[in-house]
Amino acid sequence: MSEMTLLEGDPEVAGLVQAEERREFRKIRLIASENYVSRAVLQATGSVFTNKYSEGYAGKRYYEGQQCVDPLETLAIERAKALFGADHANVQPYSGSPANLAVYFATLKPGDTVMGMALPSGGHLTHGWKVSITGAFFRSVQYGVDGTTGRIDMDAVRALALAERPKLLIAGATAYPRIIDFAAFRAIADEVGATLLVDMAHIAGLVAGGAHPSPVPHAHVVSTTTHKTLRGPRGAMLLCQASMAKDIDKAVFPGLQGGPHNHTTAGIAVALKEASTQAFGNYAHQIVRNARALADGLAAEGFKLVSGGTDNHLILMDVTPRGMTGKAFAQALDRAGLECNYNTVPDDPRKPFDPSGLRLGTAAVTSRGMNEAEMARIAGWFGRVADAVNDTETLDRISSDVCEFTAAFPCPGISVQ
Ligand code: DSN
Repeated sequence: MSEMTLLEGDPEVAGLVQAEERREFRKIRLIASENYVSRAVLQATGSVFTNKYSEGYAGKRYYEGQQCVDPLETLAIERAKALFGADHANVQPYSGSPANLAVYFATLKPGDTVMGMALPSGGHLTHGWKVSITGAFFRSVQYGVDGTTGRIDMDAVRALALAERPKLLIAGATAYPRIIDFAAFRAIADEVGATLLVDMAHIAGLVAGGAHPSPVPHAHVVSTTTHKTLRGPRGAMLLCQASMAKDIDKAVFPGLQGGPHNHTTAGIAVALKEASTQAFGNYAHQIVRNARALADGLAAEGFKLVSGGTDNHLILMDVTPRGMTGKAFAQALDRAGLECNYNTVPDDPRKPFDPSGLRLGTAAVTSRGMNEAEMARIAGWFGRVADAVNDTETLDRISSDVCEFTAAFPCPGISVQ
């Protein structure tokens, strides 16, 4: 069989890959769950490990030929345990939703009560939201945030937990800009006899880099994706206390999944090595400084920030006081070269597909070496776009400025200039 390059063999897909590289390079990427992985992570993820089946765990597989997969998975596990100080790690979950589902399978029976943060308040679908399997097959009760402060009210969480006695209590969020009190969640879990799951997907890189308190000492089990602030490939991990190790492993395989994606495991191993360096610690702290600088700049432009600011990588704002919806603003921003997602805000009267808010994050721009000065510039563009939401000429002019601006900031893993 002749060996063709991607460009020779499939120019259509090659063209789309190149176009995506150019797009990612030219835009200011502010989607809070996205990042740019290093060339080393890309190489590991695109490696021949994609060819190999390896159901089971190191030393106990159902296929032969594991001479390289076993040490690879063990390396990823040991790096995860060392980085986060966990007793046990499972690096096989395909992504965050299956990782969370594995915890349900390990700890609950269908119909048992689970308690997590409601999606419109900043939780995740798999934290028990009604359209998710986690809300349909389990009895789900949900907490939110205080409508005035935009923060989780731990007294309200405790009162709900005492009334509903969940078997699984979930802390963690996808759109919450403040530090979560993991110790208080654990105290509530202990009081009602629940297992505490912390989903740290959004903040994993900040935790790894020492820029955010760690949930690992408090939670019975921690789930995380590997591709957000942690800057690894699309994938996930579960970290847990020794007493849960067997149940968690059994729930992932054979409970929920078949063969692990070994090419992803390779990328995760590389990302975990990168995340253990001093440079990554500096990066994690800069993400937080950048988020604060961007939040300050946006507030100065007159935007209404949920909770008034941020402690992590993420900003949530209600844009309706500026006379537009989140969707209209996000679309105008995208045309102007600034990429973010529209999002519900707490107690949002609007529907999720056209909500009141925007969610922003600073992990990706920080990966490009942008600092506080650049955040001030970006906030200024938000102000200009808000004044020109329906003015395509102005949006296109801003897009040219953005393109010139981003050209000075190389993207990890991307060689387009
Ligand atoms: N979809 C992810 C996010 O954007 O936060 C959560 O899974």
